[in-house]
Order: sequence, then C-alpha cells, then structure tokens
Amino acid sequence: MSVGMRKATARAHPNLALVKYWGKRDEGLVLPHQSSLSLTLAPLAVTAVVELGTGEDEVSINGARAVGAERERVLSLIRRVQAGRPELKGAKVESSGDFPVAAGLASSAAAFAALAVAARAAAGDPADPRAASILARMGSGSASRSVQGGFCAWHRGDRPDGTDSYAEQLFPPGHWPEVRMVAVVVAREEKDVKSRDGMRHTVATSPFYQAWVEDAEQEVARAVDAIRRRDLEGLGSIAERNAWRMHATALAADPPLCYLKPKTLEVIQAVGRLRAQGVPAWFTLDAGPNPVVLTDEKSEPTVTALCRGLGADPVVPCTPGGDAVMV
Ligand code: 2P0
Repeated sequence: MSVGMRKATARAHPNLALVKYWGKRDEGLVLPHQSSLSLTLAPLAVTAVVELGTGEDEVSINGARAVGAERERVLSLIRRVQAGRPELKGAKVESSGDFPVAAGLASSAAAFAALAVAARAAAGDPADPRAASILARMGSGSASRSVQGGFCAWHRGDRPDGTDSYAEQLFPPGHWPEVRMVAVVVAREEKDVKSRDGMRHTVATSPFYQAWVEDAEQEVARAVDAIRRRDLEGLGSIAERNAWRMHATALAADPPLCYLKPKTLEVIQAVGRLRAQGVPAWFTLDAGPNPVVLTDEKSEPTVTALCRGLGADPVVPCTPGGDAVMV
C-alpha cells in the first residue's frame, strides 16, 4: 500500500425525474438548459468503493474491468477530486449495483452519485451535499439528483462555471411516504440512442426545443407546489404532460427520435383506463421504452398486477429513498 492511500465506500439510490432534464448548454461541465425535479427511489442502489493514492488506475463495474469510454468517464470524475493533490494519484474504483437485469431505471444516476460521495470522502473532503451533487453532475447530469433522498430539484444555474448548478432536497422521503413509483419493463434490450446523444441531437435539430426549455422552470415550481400539498393528482398530471412534452420535443428532431415501443403505449393507455376507473396512477417515461407509474401505497398492487398482466417483466415497485450514505 502506498503512503496516503485512502478508501471510502458509499451507496446511492437512483432517481426518477417527474419534471425532466433534456439538453445541455455546456457538454463538458454537464450544465442543463433547464431545472428538473425528481424522486429518489428505494430499494435499488449502487455501491461504490474508491481508494485514492494507489498509483495505478483500476476501474471495475459489476465485477468486470471497465475499459474505454466507460472507464474514462469514471476516471475523469476522480481526477477532479485528485486535482492539485499528487498524494492522491491513482485510483481503484469498484462499482456494483443491485438492480435486477434491466430494471428499466438507469443505474448511472445512482452510480455517479455513489462515486462522487465516496471519492470526496476518500480524499478527506468534508460531507457536503452541494459539492457532491456538483461533482456527481459532471459524471452524469441526473446523478446530481441522487446525492440526497426524497424529492430533489436540480437548479439549472446561470454561471458558466457550473457552481450554481446543483440539486438539493426539497422534501425528505418522510414528507410523503405513501408515494410509489412502479418501474415497468417492457423491453430489456439496450436502447438505440443513449440519452447523451439523444439530447444533443434534440437540442441541435428540434424546432420545439426552445418551447420545451421555456416550459421547464414553471413546471418545476408547479410540481413543487403539488408535492408540498401531497396532491397526487396534481403531481401525476404534471409528470405525464412533462413526459409527453419531452418525447414530443425528441420526436420533432430531425431525424426523429422515438423511444416508445408498441408495448410502451399499451401500458400508458392501460394506466389511463385504470385512472378513469378511479385508481390514482400516472405514467412517466425516460429516454427508453419502459414506463414508470406514479401511484400510492394502496393502489400499487393494482398497478403492478395490471402491468404484469400485460406481459411486462420485471415490474418493480419502488418507495421514496433516502440520501446517499457512507457504508
Ligand atoms: C432525467 N434523463 O431528467 C432525464 C429524463 C433521461 C430522460 O437525465 O448525458 O444519464 O449523463 O447528463 O443524466 C438521462 O440522462 O445524461 C436523464 P448525461 P443522463 O432524468
């Protein structure tokens, strides 16, 4: 072991955006065009172990040695922590998730949040959710929102250096413990267009992009108001229309970006019919074919059974999750 080696382990949950981030104004610093709002989700989590001062770099993800762009993305976050501190040169990183095979939720938010929290601790930096959120953001935008639990807002910020673009908790998980989000997997294959490329293409070619951005800040404010009042119908309506607007913006890109599959639409329409029968349920959809259904504790079994009945597998009910923690 080389002198100065430090090691820390952190665990973080994924999050799901109810008002979404879709497009960067700065690719290098991962600065968004709009603010966004999410719920951190338990029980799924990623654990990251970071040792600094190892001399050599070594990155493994889910037990396999990471290479190429994947390795570089991890190490570029680590380098920000090592900057100006030669005694921290070299990093051994092990990241592993307990996500079921393609749970339909991106693991990158949890992975980069766990990595940022562990890396800062390994370097001896004090616990600081804002600084960790900024660091996580530079690994993956949505990871900025997984440093803390409950409902978090990622403020777009205005500064070119990104120091005011971070996520913070607005409501802890205990504010509204009955909320459920059911991840519904209708397709397990890797999506054709990754989020990063999809948003770049949308920003560059969609004539609807400006309208999408202008809508966002007020949508976050309205969603925050609904969460404050624990108004599931209000929040669900905002989440659904926000997902449709994000996808409409992507569909208007040239060539169009369509993340929906026939089965996606089948689930979305079935959720709408369920709601017409009085069951509180609203869908949201990220950059992929797998919907996530917002509902409450009482109706979660009905939603889960409906989606399983349509052939979705797995269907993973999630509850509000807590902060990223040191393990
Ligand atoms: C979100 N998504 O707000 C939006 C909604 C997908 C759709 O953030 O390029 O992995 O690493 O910043 O965060 C997924 O994109 O992209 C995402 P990068 P990220 O959750």
